[in-house]
Amino acid sequence: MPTSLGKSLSNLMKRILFSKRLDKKEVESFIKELQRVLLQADVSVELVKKISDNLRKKCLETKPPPGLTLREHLIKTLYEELVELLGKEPSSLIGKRRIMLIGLFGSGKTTTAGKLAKYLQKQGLKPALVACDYHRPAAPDQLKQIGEQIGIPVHVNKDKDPFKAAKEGMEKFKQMDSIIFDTAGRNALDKELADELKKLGRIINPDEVLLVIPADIGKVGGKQAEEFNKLVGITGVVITKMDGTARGGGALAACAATGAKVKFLGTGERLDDLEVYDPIRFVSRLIGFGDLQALMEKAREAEIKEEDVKKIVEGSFTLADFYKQIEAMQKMGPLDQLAQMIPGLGYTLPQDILQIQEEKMKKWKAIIQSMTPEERENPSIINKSRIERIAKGSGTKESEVRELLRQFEKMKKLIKSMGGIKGLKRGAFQKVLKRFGFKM
Ligand SMILES: Nc1nc2c(ncn2[C@@H]2O[C@H](COP(=O)(O)OP(=O)(O)O)[C@@H](O)[C@H]2O)c(=O)[nH]1
Ligand SMILES: [Mg+2]
Repeated sequence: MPTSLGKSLSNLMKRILFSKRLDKKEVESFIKELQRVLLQADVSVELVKKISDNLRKKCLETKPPPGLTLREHLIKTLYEELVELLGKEPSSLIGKRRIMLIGLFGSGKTTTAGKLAKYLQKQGLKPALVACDYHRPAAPDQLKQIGEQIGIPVHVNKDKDPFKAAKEGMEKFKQMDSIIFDTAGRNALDKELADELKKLGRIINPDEVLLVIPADIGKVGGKQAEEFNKLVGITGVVITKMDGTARGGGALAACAATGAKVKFLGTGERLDDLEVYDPIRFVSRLIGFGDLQALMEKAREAEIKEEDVKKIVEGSFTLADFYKQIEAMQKMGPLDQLAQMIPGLGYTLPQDILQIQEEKMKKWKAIIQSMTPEERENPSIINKSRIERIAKGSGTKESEVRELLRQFEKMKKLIKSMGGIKGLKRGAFQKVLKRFGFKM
């Protein structure tokens, strides 16, 4: 059974997500494994080296940016490296006059031609279709039918000559915004097809050449893309059949081999089943990480608010503020959150990790809750009898109340010593908490 790149990547991902303690050693071994997966998927040695060097540099040699844990930072960096290859942004066909689709037989070219035409039509443009596949007898009729369905003109050459069809189509549809050329495929790229595509490319002189590959293509995607690329330089990749179980990992190999980016995804047999490539969505699925978007947002939410920073620096940071921070952190619950983001995986979390953190937070919260507002604002008034009362009220030991007060004082000092608003921005608070034994 061929190993699917998507599957291997998502297994690797699980390692990052569920390692009990993500430390440098763990990151290093993750990078090694990633190298193996990418090399197996035929991503070139140089590219694999570049990706792993970048991961090392960003995740091992430098600290995660404030507000991000190493785990989050690693996921984010991996995402950035992958989109560097696959494409950073959605693309558009506006202004592309001649669009040529190429790919092997059955990859979904003809269907995609119709989908793209419909997509352009919806944008208020006037597209047309040209049948350049006369290798398969039924192909021109298939395209005609598609054109009829969506009310888009289709040109077919009477002599079943792909070159004549292309020339006539260009003349006939001169006034249209875009002309989409559907070409022939084979089971493999043989000399006949190669020659035909080369010649068609010269005649059409396309503004956009989209290589159509199915999501389950696997590692051969790289070699195939390279071969097609030599015949007619490809400018983009369309991955079809994304509605199946395959994650489209072959795209990584195809993009790596050609430098082309993913532009569209086919998500079904109907002509509406076309999606513009969206980097976050595509990579989420590729690596099996439920919701990259949510992670990025959570990471940002974790950043400390400007107003709180000011308070701390001015020395007015109180136990009440501290309580708010603990609550915010609990809401975030990094591990919990991550688990929730992977729907239906049925993973149980390493509970012991969560408990240490949560127990401590719960106690600290209870203690602060048992204080009067004055005590929260000005902990220096908390004397022995007050401590007794607070411990009783919160169901904790007096020593625990004292510990919290000590930690709070230390924390205030530490925060002050970290100096200036600049040093405290974005996540500095989390760093401080980390020093006090919280796993973040
Ligand atoms: N499920 C699914 N089927 C698709 C998709 N795109 C194309 N197909 C089907 O794949 C088969 C081959 O498509 P076709 O466009 O004829 O491929 P071509 O030989 O490259 O022109 C047809 O049965 C299509 O309906 C897709 O995104 N999802
Ligand atoms: Mg076809």
